[in-house]
Amino acid sequence: MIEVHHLNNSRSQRVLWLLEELELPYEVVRYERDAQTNLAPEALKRIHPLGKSPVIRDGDQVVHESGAILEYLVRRHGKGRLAPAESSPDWPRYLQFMHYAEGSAMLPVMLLLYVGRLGDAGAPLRPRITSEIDNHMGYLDGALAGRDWFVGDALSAADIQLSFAVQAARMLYGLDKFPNLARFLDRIHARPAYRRALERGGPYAFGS
Ligand SMILES: N[C@@H](CCC(=O)N[C@@H](CS)C(=O)NCC(=O)O)C(=O)O
Repeated sequence: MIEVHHLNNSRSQRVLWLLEELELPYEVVRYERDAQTNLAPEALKRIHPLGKSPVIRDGDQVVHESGAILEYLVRRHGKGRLAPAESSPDWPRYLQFMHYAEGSAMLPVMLLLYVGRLGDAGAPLRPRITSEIDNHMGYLDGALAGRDWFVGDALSAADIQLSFAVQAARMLYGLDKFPNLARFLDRIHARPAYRRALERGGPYAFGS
């Protein structure tokens, strides 16, 4: 049975969602953020030394890093679902978005979160950070123009991987300027598998 080492209000929610979309059995091992620091508990380091979530265990294989986890699950257990075949013309776009989500899109959103904690001292950094959020969210909004999903014409693991950056941007910055992204979140939040994942994962501040 696949174990998901799941931290509340975190990127691991999308691993639960992917597993629900694939209708795979899994067990949730829960960790709660510290109420003061918002950090993960030390216990998470027992499964992986970084102490970050998500981490999965599948048999004797432990995998961390959400993009790698989604790829691993899709390739090993997906039976061709949630990803285009490598021979498909959609595959390069899929690969690009899988890496782009954590490699680029998350950075300015995380910077906004951290700079927000500095209060007035962080003010000089905000224009550069918000212009980068506009840049990245504007790019993603444009990538969804006239389509429902980032790759091809059906949900893929790339949508699941990108969802957290878009949810975090909505929470910390707002999506008024990015109507395609707002509609994308409405679409995913209505999916039965997404809703089942919320029931398994517990309260999740980033998405209804
Ligand atoms: N790029 C990594 C980021 C992992 C990460 O930073 N996870 C956060 C939760 S969203 C975490 O575990 N934070 C708790 C901490 O740093 O103590 C991934 O996508 O898996």
